[in-house]
Amino acid sequence: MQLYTYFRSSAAYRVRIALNLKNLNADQIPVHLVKNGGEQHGEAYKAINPSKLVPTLVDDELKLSQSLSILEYLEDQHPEVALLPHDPKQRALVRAFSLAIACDIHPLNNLRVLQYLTGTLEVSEEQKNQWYTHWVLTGFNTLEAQLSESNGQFCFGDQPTLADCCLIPQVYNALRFNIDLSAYPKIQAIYQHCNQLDAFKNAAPEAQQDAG
Ligand SMILES: N[C@@H](CCC(=O)N[C@@H](CS)C(=O)NCC(=O)O)C(=O)O
Repeated sequence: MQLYTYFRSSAAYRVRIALNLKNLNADQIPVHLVKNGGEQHGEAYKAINPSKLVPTLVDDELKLSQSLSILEYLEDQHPEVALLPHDPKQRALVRAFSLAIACDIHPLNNLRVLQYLTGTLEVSEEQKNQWYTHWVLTGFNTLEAQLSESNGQFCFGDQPTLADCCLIPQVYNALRFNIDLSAYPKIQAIYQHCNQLDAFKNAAPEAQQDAG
């Protein structure tokens, strides 16, 4: 398998965590999202992923985009270390939590959206940060509420799930933008716990070959 990735991409970070938790190897092919106007816009990468977004997982003839579909594919193909609970209700809750991040928070604050705000719409840096903060806090309020009954070390109990694969990169991203997370004790506790584990540490942006 090959993973087209960028060290700071939180969508690629989700996949890196899942690969590590499942003890799977994928050759990492860096796509620099900023250098030279962004390598994701080049013809070579567009042929692999027409959305011009990372990550893409390549497995033989399969070229798969969308981090959540990649996570589900890895789960289907390599169920040994399960990242979805067996109980259908718990599985649905894990997916709802993951989607709250991947659909309701992340797309609003993605690089191309922020670039459109500051570039095309000529929004100031301060207004851009206000936009970013607003959507992170709106989303994190929901996540913290979804975790209100969680008493385990991870989002859903004492085993990591897809929810943790999605949460940790989103928190990393929020901290990079200096968002105050003191109102989210559950999120903070899970973040701290996960980051003590090798699978999460080795997936972090600063641990990637293309970090710099
Ligand atoms: N829904 C997609 C989102 C992918 C995505 O937005 N990736 C970002 C990095 S986290 C990207 O490639 N951005 C490039 C750009 O905005 O030009 C997924 O989950 O894979």
